[in-house]
Amino acid sequence: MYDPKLLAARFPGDFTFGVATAAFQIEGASRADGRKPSIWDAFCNMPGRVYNRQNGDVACDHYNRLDEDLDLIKSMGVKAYRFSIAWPRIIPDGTGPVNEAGLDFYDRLVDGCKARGIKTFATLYHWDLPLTLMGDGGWTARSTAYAYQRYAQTVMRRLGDRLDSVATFNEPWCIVWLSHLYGIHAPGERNMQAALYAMHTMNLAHGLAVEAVRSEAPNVPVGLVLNAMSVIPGSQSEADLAAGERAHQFHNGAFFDPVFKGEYPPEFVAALGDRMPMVEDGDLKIISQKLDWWGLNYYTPLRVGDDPARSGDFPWTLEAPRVSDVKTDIGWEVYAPGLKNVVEDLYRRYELPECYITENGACYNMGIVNAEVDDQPRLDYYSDHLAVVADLIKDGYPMRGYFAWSLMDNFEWAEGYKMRFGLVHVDYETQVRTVKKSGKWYRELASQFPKGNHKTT
Ligand code: IFM
Repeated sequence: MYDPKLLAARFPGDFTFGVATAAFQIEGASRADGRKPSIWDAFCNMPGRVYNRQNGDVACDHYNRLDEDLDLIKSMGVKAYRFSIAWPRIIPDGTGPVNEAGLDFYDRLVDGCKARGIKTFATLYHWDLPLTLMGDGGWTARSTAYAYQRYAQTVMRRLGDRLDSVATFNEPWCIVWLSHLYGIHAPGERNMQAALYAMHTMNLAHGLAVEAVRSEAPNVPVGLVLNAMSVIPGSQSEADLAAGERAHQFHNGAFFDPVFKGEYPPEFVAALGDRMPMVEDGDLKIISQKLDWWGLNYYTPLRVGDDPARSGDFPWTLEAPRVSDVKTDIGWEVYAPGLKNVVEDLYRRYELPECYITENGACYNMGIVNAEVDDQPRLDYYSDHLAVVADLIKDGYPMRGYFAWSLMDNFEWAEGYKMRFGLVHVDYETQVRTVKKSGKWYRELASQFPKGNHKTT
C-alpha cells in the first residue's frame, strides 16, 4: 500500500479524481414519477437470472436520498462524479412522450453537484433500455439507434448547459457480447447473429448520439466508455499470439475499429460478416466521428490461448492459466500490470484522444465490525492500480482522470447485492452508509486535488 500523499505527488495538479455509479444500480424508485420498466426490471423478474431474484426496486434508494448522497460524495474529497441517466425515466417507452419529472431529477442531481463544486460526468446509457423497445427487437433493431439519438438530444437540450462531460455508452462489450451472446445480462440472448446486430446498432447509436450532443451542447466534451480487454496471450508461441490478435479483434476491435478507424476488423469480418446486418452507406462515417475523450474501465486481464479444435465461433480461443491466484471475491484475477498493458496496446493500435479511467475497483464483501469496514485488500488494489496510472502519465500517456468504482455498494447485476464494490458500505436493511477503510484512504488522496503544481514529481 502506498502512502496517499506520496502517491498524490505522482499526479499532475489538475488530474481529476472522482467516484462512479450507474442509475439502475443505485437509484431504486423504479416506479416513481413516471419511470417505466427497463429490460433489467424484466430480467430481474425472471427466475434464475439474478442472484436470489433480487432487483432494482429499492437498490440504494438514491432517488430519495439524493442530497445526502451528494453530501457523501463531497465528503469523499473527490472533485467529479460519474453517474448515468436512466432512459426509462426520460422517455419511458423509448419513443413517444418525454417525462419532465424524470428530467427534473437529473436537473436536481446536476445542480446539486454544481452547488458542491463537483464536476458532472454523465453517461447516457448504462444498460437500462426501456422495455417497450424490446417489442421491436431492442438493440438488434436499427430503429433503436434513432430512438436513442432522440433520447440523447432530449437530455442534452435540458442538461447540456451544466454537464462537464458526457459519454454515449458504458461498456459496449457488455451491451453486445455479455447480453446477446453469453446471455448473462439482459436481455439474456445467446445468439451470435443477434449479438452482431446489436453490435452494429449500438455502434451506430453511438455515432448518432455524438451528433446529437454536438448539435445541442457543442461545448460539452463527448466520449465513449469501453471496458477494453487487456488481452494477454498464454505463451509467446505463434498460435497463442495469433489467438491474442483474434481475441483483440473480437473483444475490443468490434468497437474500437469502427469508432477510431471507420471499419470493422478484417479477420472478424471474414469469419462473422455473413451474419452481420447490412452496414449502410454513411454508417461508418457517423460512427467514426472524432471524440474528445475516451474512458477505460479496467478490472482484470483476459488471458487467452489458441483453441486448435476451432470449436464454436471466432475468435477460437481458450482461457489461459493465471499467473497468480490473487483474486477478488467475485473471482477476478488481480493484476495491475494488465492496466498498463491495455493502455499501451490501444495507443499503439489507434489514434486515441485523452483518456479517463472511468472505472477501476475491486469486489470484497467484508462487512461492518465495531463500526468499521476493514477492506485492506481493496485499498491495496486501488493503491497498486493508481501507481500504474502514475507510471502511464510518466511515460507520456494522456491520462486525465480516475473514477473509483464504486462510490458505494450497489446492485451488481446478475450477482444482485451479494457482491460489493463500494468505497462506502451500504446496509440494505437500513440504508445506512459507512465509509470503508479504502474510502478513507481514497479521500486522503483525492482531497489533495486540484493542487497548484500541474507537473508530476
Ligand atoms: O458494476 C459494474 C458496472 O456497472 C460496469 N462495470 C463493471 C462493474 C463491476 O462489475
